[in-house]
Amino acid sequence: MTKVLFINPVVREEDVPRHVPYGIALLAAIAIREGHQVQVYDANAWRLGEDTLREVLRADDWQAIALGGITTAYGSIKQIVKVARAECPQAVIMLGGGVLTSLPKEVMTWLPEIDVGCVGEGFVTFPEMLDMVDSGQRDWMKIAGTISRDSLGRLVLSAQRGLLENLDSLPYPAWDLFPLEEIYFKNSQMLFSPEGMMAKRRLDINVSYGCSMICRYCYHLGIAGDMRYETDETGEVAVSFDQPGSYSRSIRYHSPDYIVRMIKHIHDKYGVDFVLFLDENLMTMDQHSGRTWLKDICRLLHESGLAPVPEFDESGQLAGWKGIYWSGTSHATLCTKEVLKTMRAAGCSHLVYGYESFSSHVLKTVGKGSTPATNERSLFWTLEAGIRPVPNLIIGFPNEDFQSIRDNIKALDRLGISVKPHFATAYPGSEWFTTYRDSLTAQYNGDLEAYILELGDATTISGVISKNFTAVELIGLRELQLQGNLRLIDAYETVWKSRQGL
Ligand code: B12
Repeated sequence: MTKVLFINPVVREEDVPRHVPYGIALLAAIAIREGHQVQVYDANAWRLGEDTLREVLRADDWQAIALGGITTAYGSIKQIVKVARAECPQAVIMLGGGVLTSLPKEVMTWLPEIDVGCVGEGFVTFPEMLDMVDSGQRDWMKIAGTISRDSLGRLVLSAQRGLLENLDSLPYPAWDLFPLEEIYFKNSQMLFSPEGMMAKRRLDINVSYGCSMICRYCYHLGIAGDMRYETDETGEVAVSFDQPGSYSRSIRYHSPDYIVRMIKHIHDKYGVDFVLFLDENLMTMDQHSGRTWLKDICRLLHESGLAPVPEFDESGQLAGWKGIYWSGTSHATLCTKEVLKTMRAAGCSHLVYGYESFSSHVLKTVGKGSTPATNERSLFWTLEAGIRPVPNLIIGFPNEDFQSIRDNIKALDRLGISVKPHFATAYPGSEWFTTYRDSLTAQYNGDLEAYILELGDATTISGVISKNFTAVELIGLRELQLQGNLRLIDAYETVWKSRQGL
């Protein structure tokens, strides 16, 4: 039995904490099931600074300290492991999650405090790591899906970890270990739909892994098919991600029965009134299942009495509901009118759509398979079904140009919507990170870690992958696109062309 402290690093500091870290909560539940002693310090939820972190680290005789997170949590992880190493010199410090999986060797090099990393899926690897700590041995190479240091201090990758076949064998996440009442339920609201705005007790669930798309800015977690182990001519094993033209995808999802039982569990146990599906693209799974998955989830929501019954005040405004409303992400080319209506009847309040652009020549390079027409069609189908579509746009694609910006302005005007685009950002693990890595590193004076430290939520600009525009130009052009200012776009195009000698 190993005594392990999980630390959830700080992410998205500019907003209040809104999401229980699903991966950590699942791994904690698995470790408890295997008989280990687990405690969680949710640094992201509490945000109490280094003194409290030190107190937590001193509070017990931790044998293992486990951290995980996405790439944008790297800065927080870097600070935490320094303090953890100083306070708990004997503990095994382990790291997993997208931050490590997308750049295993680099992150292990930058963070010498980490003893062992979990590359890819942690469901089986993590309990094996805890057993190893318990045994007193440190032979990490015996555990597939790890990266560690050999006796000479060189980084070594063990064999690739296979994916868990039967997702329904997973326990429910250990939500009890997180400050639900103190922090998370207070931040339940999602400002994307009236029901989301009125949510009082929201929890998130993740019920599928993988996506059929090959969006070049997206990272498939390294566990859903985009990661491969390769041996170079010197015999060294390295991890690589999607390269142009080479893709493989693995798509897995929980059964509708498991999903609705879990929703019923959190509704009955915690009084949850709103569920956010974290899944990247619910429609991929639906299509993969032969269009039965979402229909069955919706049917079971009705049969379990979870489909919401709205209550209205005297003026006809939504005042509350019995049951649960829910939301998630959809996809322009994969949604159907029928499934959207079925989802609405079962309580779906809003769906996020990554439209990215309304320009054909840009969309052709993104890898999503969508067109301006499928984007527009899905927006109306979703509205007609009574669900709020939440459109996302990106500016600064490699082939972004004046025409694509005009295309966006005209489409937004025609549709009557306003969207402030994110900046195209190549997060580690994405195809565009592989393609533009050298250029991105050069933009940070050869220091890749500096780029990683600057990555945030792409509302501010970091590394640029646009072939036509600089960071300064993109900031200005985003503003003009938002304003729909075609006059200044035309004027700037003239200046830009003369500077390019065109
Ligand atoms: C929830 C979520 C968020 C949440 C919270 C993240 C969190 N701390 O929990 C919020 C809203 C903050 C968020 C924001 C963003 N996100 Co986000 N997010 C997700 C999402 C939808 C789900 C994460 C999840 O819970 N997955 C399920 C669990 C089970 O997987 P997991 O956490 O990876 O854990 C597994 C393994 O990694 C491993 N593991 C994890 N931790 C540990 C620890 C140890 C010790 C071990 C051994 C193993 C281990 O074991 C687990 C089981 O296999 C993912 C997509 C996805 N479907 O995963 C994107 C994703 C992580 N997000 C992503 C991105 C790009 C963003 C944004 C930049 C988007 C934007 N433009 O705003 C912002 C960043 C904001 C910021 N300023 O930091 C990318 C990450 C790319 C990258 N290289 O890091 C993803 C992969 C989406 C994508 N496909 O591109 N996100």
